[in-house]
Amino acid sequence: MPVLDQYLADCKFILVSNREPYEHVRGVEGIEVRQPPGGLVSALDPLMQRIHGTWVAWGSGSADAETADELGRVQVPPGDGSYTLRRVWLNDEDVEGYYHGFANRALWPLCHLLIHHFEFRTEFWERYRAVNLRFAHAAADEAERCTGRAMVWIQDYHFALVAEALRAMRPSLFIHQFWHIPFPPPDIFRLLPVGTHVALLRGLMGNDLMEFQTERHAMNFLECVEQFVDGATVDRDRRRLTYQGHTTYVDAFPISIDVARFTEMANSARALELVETLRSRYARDDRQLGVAVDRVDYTKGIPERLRAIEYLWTTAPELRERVTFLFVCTPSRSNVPAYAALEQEVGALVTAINEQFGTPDWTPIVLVNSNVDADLLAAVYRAADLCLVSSLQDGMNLVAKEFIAAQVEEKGVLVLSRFAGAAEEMDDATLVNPFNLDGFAAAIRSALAMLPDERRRRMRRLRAQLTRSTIFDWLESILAGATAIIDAQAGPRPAPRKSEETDGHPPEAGP
Ligand code: ADQ
Repeated sequence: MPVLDQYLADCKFILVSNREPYEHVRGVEGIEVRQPPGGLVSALDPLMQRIHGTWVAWGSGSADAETADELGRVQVPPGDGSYTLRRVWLNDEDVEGYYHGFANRALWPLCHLLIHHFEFRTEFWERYRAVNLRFAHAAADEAERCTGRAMVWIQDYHFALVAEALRAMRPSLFIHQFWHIPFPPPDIFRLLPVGTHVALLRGLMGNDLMEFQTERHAMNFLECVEQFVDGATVDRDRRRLTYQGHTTYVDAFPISIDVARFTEMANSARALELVETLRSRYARDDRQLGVAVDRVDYTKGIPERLRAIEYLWTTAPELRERVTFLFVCTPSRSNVPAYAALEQEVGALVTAINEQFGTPDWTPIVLVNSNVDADLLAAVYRAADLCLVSSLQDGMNLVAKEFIAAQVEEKGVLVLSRFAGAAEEMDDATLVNPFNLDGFAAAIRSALAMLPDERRRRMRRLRAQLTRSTIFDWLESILAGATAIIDAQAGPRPAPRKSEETDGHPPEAGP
C-alpha cells in the first residue's frame, strides 16, 4: 500500500477497539503476553507496526496495569515496541453494563433483528455512555500528542458514541468507524427507548465516514437517520448525510480474511496429517464429512441447523450413515444467560440426535466444544465435503471465507445462509434460509448429491473471487476511501451545485 503508507506516515493513526492486540496475563511462570485469536488483530497489527500508530483498547489482562505506565500506555509488540497500546481501564461494573449489558444484550440482538433477546436497562445504557466517553478522552489525548494531522478509526458497535464526543473535543480530527455487524431497519431500531436511538445515531454521525459490511446495512443506517434525526439531510444516492454542518459519508466495505495465510495453513504438513486422520475417522469409504465452525451464539442458527439435519435423516433414512457432521463450537459470552442456555440447548440437541440415529459404529454428530487453533481449523475445512453456515443474521461471516480459502482440492460445497453478509458476494454457494426447516434439509441433501465437476466449478469461482478481495484489499479500500474524503475536504472547493447542500464539503468527495 505505498500511497497509503506515505499518507499514514505523516498522519498519526489511532485505532479504537474493545479488544486489545496484546494482553499481559499473570501465569504460573510470571507474566505472559497473549495475542487474541482472530483475523482482525492479525491484519491490523502489521499495519500498526509499519506506521507506528496508537491502538486504544480495554486493558483486560490480569497483568495489563503493571506492564503499562500511569496513563495505561505500553509499547508493543513486546521486544519490538513499534507502536503504542493505550489501555483504558474498566471495572467489573463497567464491563457488566457497557459490554455484557448494553453492547451484548441490547445492541447485538437488536442489530441482528432477534428482538426476543433484546433487553434494555437504563443502567446498562448509562455505563455504555460513560465508557464511550472514557474511550473518546483517551483517543483525544493520544491525538493531542501529535503535532500534525491525525486519523481515528473506531471499530464496531461497542463504541457508537465515541465519534461525536471525540469530534466535540477535537473538531479537526478525521474520524471513521467500521460497523462489523448488521445495522437494523428503522422499525427495529425504534425499539430502543426514545432518546437512546437518536443519541446512538448522532453518536455515529460524528464520523466523517461510516463503513458497513453491505449496502443493505448502509442503507438501513441512512433510513434510520432520515426517520429519527430531526434536521439531518440524507442523500441516499450519494450515500451521505449532513447534520449541523457536518457531512458523514456512508458506504459498504465487505470484510475478508488473510486468504494466503489460510491457504498456506491448509497446505501445511500438520494440516495434511489431520486431514487424513479426520477422513479416515469420519469419511471412510464414500461417506461424506460435513463441518460447521462457530462461536456459540444465537445469531449463528446452530439449533436451526441441527433441526434441519434431524429432519433430513428422518425423511431420508437412506442418508443415515452416509454423512457425519463435525461441529467445532467455541463457547462465547457464557455469562450472558441467553448464551449459557444456548450452550445447553445445543448439547441436548446433539445428544438427542445421536441417540435417535447413531449406530455402534456411527456417531452422526461429533461436537467439539473448544476454541481450536487456526491451523487446525484450516485442516477441518480442507477435510470437509460440506460446510454449513446457517446464520439467522450476520454482518459478514468469516467462517464461509475461511472454508473457501482452505478448500485447496475444490471438492467441498458451501451451504450458506442467505442472511449472512457473505451471501451477497457468493452466488456459487448453496444458499439457504435457515428458518425454512425442510428447505434447509433439501439444500443439504442436494449439496451431498452434487457431482465432483459441479463442486469444482463452483469452488473454483468462489476461490477466484475471494483471492481478489482479501482483508488487505478491504483495509486498503477503507483507507483509500478515507484519504479521498480528506483530500477532497482539504482541496479547492468546486462551485456548489444548485440542487445540492454541500455544507462546506466538496460535492464529489466520497469513497
Ligand atoms: P463473529 O460473529 O465472531 O464476527 P465470524 O465472522 O464468523 O463471526 O468470525 C468468527 C471467527 O471465529 C472466525 O475467524 C472463526 O474461525 C473463529 N471461530 C469460530 N469458531 C471457532 C472455534 N471453535 N475455534 C476457533 N476459532 C473459531 C463479527 C461479525 C461477523 C463479521 C466479523 C468480522 O458478527 O458478521 O464477519 O465480525 O467483521
